[in-house]
Amino acid sequence: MKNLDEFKVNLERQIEQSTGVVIVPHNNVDLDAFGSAIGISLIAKKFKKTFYIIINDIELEHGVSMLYEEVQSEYPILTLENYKKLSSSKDLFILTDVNKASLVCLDEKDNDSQKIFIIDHHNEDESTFMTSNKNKLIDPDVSSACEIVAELLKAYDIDIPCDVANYLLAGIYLDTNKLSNNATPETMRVVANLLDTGANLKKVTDYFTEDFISDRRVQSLVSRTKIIPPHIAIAASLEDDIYTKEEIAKVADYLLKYQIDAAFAIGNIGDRVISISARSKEKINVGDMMKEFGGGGNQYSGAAKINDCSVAEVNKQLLKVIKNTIIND
Ligand SMILES: [Mn+2]
Repeated sequence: MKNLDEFKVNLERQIEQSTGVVIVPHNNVDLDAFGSAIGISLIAKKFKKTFYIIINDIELEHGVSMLYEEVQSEYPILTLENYKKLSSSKDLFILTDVNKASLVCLDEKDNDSQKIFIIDHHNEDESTFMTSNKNKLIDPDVSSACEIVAELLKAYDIDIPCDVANYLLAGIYLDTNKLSNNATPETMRVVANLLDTGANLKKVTDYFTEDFISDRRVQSLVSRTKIIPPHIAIAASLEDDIYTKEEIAKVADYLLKYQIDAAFAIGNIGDRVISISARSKEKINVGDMMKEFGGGGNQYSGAAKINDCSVAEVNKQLLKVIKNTIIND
């Protein structure tokens, strides 16, 4: 990461001038956002600052709720409302695993951009939270926010306790589909360091145990997959079936195990609300493709939510986007 040293020095200076450090993972928090948030809290601790992790979700998916149960007594995890009761005008905010204003519970207008820091591995675009470049540590070539945070902790010379090493490894596992996708030699070095520190792979894989009913649903959508030339898999659900966003993401993850370049899963997540998840092995930038649907992501992973639409309409639009992307290549 090119600007890690500069970011580190700037963050340190700003943390020292702040009252508290407020760590904000994205809405619908996942293991990468949550794990990296806990990792960042070690930086606040190093500088002896009060810190909070803001999680405002009503429902947590299986692995995230396991992690939540484990850490809630030890870490100050607050809803936005409860944080506001304790907030100070000199608080500093660190967004993690996210850079878009629409994907966090903070309001861009209410916040002084000087005090917003961003640690992320998704591409930036027009909707990226306003802040100066020196407050950003964003690298779409890194596997996960947890990998970035592990590097940052190393740069600060902070010892990572075993439990936090597990949380960071869980985030890397999630975003690399258990190290099978988008893991670079650097990712593997970070993984090796976390294992050296005491991370336990058995413990980490426990966060990924499947719920039987949900897994059957995922597999039923997988079985609807069509492979189209050159090497693209598309799983589109029946119009009447309702899935969760996480299930749709799992379908796209799952399809990458076949000999394909990219995978897309499309399904209803509500009344005429469609979720699309995209994954790529390398050649096709699916994050850019998801922009066409009002979403985003990076080279390897992207998603979008489309309101007032049917599965068939999104599927048709997707075929057009695929055609244009491949012709332009
Ligand atoms: Mn992530």
